[in-house]
Amino acid sequence: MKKPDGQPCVLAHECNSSACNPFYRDADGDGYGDRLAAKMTLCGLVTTPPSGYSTNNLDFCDSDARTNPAQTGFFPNPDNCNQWDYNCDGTLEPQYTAGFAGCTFPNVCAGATNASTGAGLGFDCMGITAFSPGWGMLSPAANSNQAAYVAAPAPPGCGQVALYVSSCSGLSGGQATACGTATYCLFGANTTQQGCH
Ligand SMILES: [Ca+2]
Ligand SMILES: [Ca+2]
Repeated sequence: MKKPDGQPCVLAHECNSSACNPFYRDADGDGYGDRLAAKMTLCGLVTTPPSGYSTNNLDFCDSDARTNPAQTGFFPNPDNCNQWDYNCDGTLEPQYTAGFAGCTFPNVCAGATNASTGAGLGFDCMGITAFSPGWGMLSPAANSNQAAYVAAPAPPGCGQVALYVSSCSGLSGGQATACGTATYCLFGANTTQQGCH
């Protein structure tokens, strides 16, 4: 009586499939076996592992299908094993690492005091030529007419929350065409949770 796939074996001729191979438990069904699981020798082809098993043991959290070496997404909370290493590479990669680098405006009007942050009235915010988002914080020098952001000292850790400057949006008050009118630049910043994987 030969054994169906998934049954323990020692030699190939014991199995219906004539294949006896090493497998690891894959409890969450993501195709990757538990790195802590003992290797089992079961009837089954390596190309079609028995149900619930994998040919590898690369899964760092076999109770969470999101955690596996193919994971490219980032997550704002730890996985079911209370870990952040969703892609199982042994390191923690934060999702957003850049600090706010300021906005670049080509048309600086008289009275502008800071071409990078937009601080200072009389600033022509037309024609933003460069912007990249990043972690930022309100400048201590910001006044009630503007939101001036500077780069944060360091990106927040996994799951932590901080302000993330997401846009440089130009004028306030409708002064769209000329210098000489009191205006200020607008920034968009959102409270953002740092994802990791
Ligand atoms: Ca798994
Ligand atoms: Ca990782």
